[in-house]
Amino acid sequence: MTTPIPSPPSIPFLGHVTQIEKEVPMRSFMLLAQQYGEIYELNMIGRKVVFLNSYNLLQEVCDEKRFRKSVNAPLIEVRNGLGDGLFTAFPDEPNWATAHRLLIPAFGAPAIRDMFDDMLDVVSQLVLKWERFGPKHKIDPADDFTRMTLDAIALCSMSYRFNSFYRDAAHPFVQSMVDFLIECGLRANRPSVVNSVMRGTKAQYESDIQVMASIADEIIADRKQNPIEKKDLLNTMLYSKDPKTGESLSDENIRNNPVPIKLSVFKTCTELGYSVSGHETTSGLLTFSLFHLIKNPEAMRKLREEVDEVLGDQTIQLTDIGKLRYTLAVLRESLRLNVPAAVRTMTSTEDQVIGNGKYFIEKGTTVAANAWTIQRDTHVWGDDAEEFKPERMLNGKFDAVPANAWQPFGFGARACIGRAFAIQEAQIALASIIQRFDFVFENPSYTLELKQTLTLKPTNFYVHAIPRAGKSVPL
Ligand code: MNH
Repeated sequence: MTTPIPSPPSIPFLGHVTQIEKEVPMRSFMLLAQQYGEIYELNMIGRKVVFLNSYNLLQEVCDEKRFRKSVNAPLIEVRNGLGDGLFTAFPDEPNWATAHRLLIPAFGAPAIRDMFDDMLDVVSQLVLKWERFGPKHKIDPADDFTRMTLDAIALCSMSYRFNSFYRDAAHPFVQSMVDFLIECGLRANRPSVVNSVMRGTKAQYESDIQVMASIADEIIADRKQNPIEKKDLLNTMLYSKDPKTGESLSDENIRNNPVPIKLSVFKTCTELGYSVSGHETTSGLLTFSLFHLIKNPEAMRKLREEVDEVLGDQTIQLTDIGKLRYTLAVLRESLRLNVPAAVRTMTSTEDQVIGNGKYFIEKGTTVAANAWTIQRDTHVWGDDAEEFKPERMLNGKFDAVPANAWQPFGFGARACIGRAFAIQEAQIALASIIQRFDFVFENPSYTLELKQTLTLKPTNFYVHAIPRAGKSVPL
């Protein structure tokens, strides 16, 4: 006998959408998990979504025969706007396999090591900015980390400089991308008739797409005029052919698109990862990490000890990365408590029962794994699961974490392609700032507030970066 999956009371047609916080849906998801426990079901305008909040249930849906990645409603909107890319491809789509085969080497360990200098270039710009503004300057870490991660992904993958540190406002690409992502989320939760009559919103949405496409267009034109040898992402997308099919990523016109732009332009928008997946999440990771470190002076002290020991008074080098073990543990622990990409959705491939015979899941049902609740499961992490303790993520212990219990980069074939990139960049950035500054909250009584686009970040979070006495590190 199966047990019905609990679900809050709902209203006809709209279901639960009116009960989910519009600005920060995660707040509602967390409250519902407290109320209903390991599983609950929501109806989002007729779309049924089963949310999972326990490690045991996650384990079952990590079977790729029984559950496949589902491109959820906001991602379908992203796809409608920017075309298909790795991230937004449907399961079994041939384009995904081609792109995956072509792009994996561009993100492999040797390629990432080669990106060290470019990453450090951009990290140095952040450090210089904070040094020059001085200790009285009110820093918005999410803002500056986003400048950094955006510039790093563009420099490393396309040798293109957004020069975000030399601008007050976000680069036009970022502004359009952020507005576009927010609108994708909103559109997904509006009935389609409503979307079609919101003319102003629709015009803005289309103009945002145009802005992104024209910037991508410029980047591509520039590369074609000024070819380089580097096997970076842009060259791979423009010139490589899949050894298996002989296809490249660029020689097809995008279909069903309002404007006839070459596929490569849209791929450049989605694939380069500075969009949906890449820079927003890495910036979120660094911002959450800094928040936790200021809140937990003992962890900050240990981190500083390691950084001083490994780096001394020298600028970080590639060979230091492997020695920054506590730094890595800090990042992993931050990714456990506050994954920036929080909810992974899958579709059930068959009628089946999960939870030791408890819950019936009909074929085609969307299942959402909430990493924020699952990665705080006390059965895995103990009674102090809510606490920030990097020690549990040090190498020996980390290896003993049960399979899939720590899953901030997703799972299986569709797992994150940028994991090594993100971690190396975050290690360089975190070590470099901790080496040079003491950090304090601008508002000493700050408690974590969230901002949600497709990813999550702290908001209203400001700090002062105070140069450490007697520390002078060349750049
Ligand atoms: Mn990333 C997929 C998290 C950084 C490029 N990423 C995913 C998924 C998660 C994820 C979770 C799986 C989504 C799903 O199952 O629907 N990504 C992260 C996190 C960080 C991150 C937490 C940083 C911290 N990602 C990056 C960076 C890049 C990148 C940096 C690019 C340089 N991610 C991708 C791409 C995919 C992806 C591309 C899609 C892979 C695929 O479906 O084949």
